[in-house]
Amino acid sequence: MFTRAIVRTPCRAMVDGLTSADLGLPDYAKALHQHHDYVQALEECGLQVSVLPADEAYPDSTFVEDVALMTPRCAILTNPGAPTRRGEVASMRATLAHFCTHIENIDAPGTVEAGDIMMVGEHFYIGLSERTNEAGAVQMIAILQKHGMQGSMVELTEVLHLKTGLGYLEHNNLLACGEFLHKPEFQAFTLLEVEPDEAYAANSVWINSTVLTPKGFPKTRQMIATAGYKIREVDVSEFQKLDGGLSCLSLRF
Ligand code: CIR
Repeated sequence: MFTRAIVRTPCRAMVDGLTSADLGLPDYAKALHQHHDYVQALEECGLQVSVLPADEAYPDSTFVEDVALMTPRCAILTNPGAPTRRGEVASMRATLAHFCTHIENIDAPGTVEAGDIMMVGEHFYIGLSERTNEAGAVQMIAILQKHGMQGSMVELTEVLHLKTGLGYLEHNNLLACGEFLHKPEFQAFTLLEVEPDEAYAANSVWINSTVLTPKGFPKTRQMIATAGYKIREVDVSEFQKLDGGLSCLSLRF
């Protein structure tokens, strides 16, 4: 069960955010509206949501998931692989100090963005991507082990972050697409195969028995419903324009 979430209001500078998507510039007013509905969806799942103010210094700062990994036993501040995002960590450190007793850090030359980390119980799969390097993953695993948890590395090449292509829905059910469908480490899961034309919806999020899924992906929505989950759709089109998925807009703990 999760009880809390932290989000950050998107800033006007989000139009300068990093992206490889060819979907045009985000509409700021629409992004604010969508973010508001996202917060409401988290509240509907029973979470108490802390909404941090927009930070114009960091265009990608609404994607709070990348700067910290929340675990049941500690929080781990990351060192983002994207240089323009490293400064986001300091303010998250101050925020987490209100919620967490044990706060750890990833240090250079290690880099980690927590969009690359998928929690399955007390095991954490860590994607090695353009943003998360092996030195960072090694540090992350050592910290997890210090707190009685485990981690393992997963190579990825096709997507930005591990959770761009994977979404763990608890009960051994794993949404997956592309390169993740055939990786040996995921074969023991019940794989819910997301079709390539709906790949964005692989980043759906389980929160206290409800699955938040992006609006506009009917086949994936139907597959999740057939698997027995209650669904809450959220329109996040303006964040998709910045390669951001549903999970990256919040820290849940
Ligand atoms: C970035 O490229 O860093 C942002 N524009 C998007 C981050 C998305 N985060 C995530 O998938 N966890």
